Amino acid sequence: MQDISPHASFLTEEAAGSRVRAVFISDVHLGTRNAQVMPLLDFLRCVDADVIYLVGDIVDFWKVRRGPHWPQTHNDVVQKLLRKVRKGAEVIFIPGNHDEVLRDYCGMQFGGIRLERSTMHTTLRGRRYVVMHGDEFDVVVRTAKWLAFLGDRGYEMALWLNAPLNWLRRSFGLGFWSLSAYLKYRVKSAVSFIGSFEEAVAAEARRHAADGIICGHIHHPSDRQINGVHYLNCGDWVESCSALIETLDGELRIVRWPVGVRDELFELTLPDEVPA
Ligand SMILES: [Mn+2]
Repeated sequence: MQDISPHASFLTEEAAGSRVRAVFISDVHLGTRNAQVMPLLDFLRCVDADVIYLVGDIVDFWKVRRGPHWPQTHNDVVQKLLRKVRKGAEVIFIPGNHDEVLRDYCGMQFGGIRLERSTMHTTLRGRRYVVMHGDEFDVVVRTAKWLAFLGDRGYEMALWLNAPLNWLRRSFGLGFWSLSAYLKYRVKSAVSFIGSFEEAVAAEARRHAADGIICGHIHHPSDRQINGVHYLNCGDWVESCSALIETLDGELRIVRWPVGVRDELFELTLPDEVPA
């Protein structure tokens, strides 16, 4: 994950004032120490978009409740966004699970920022994308994680535990019961859940007759095809410092913005794909 995607070079060529059709930003977690605000401010300074989508978890109200970390730079992010509104940018804010308190206000406008539960973005080339935060898919993701753990070590351990477990059961007068077989059954039903996340993403896009889906939430930038649906994740500003942009000619690209090494950007040309 050290690499910077070739997409970043798009912005280095023209640097400040790069014009794009749309910018998608998620998971900034303002109000916490983890928010990488400086690179974000730098990114916002360099990019001018017709539409800015804030794809959730922009402000971390979970942490704010326990006493916010809110230095001036966090205000600067808000100010910068409001300034972009004044200069004519359309800003759509889709609250995530960390700023879900704002979900009650979906459909309303605040200082030119429109709150929506989810929305549809149409690219210049006419491709339609559902835009949502992505915590909606949490159930399946959690199950997939559990499976990954169980799949690697769990089953072998269960096999090994079968003997002592049944020795115990026998001494309590109970019949043989295979822990490993039980887990294997559970794993099998969980396997379908891995596909389920991908299915859920794809189904959501199909439900809206869309070509793809744009989300955040898992803090992992991604650009790939899932069952014929274009899945894009704009990443985050906690670890990956990444965003999604639609260029003026209608191409969707993940952009990575390295932390505090702006000048080095001009020398970097890296060939690697953005890791999925
Ligand atoms: Mn989230």
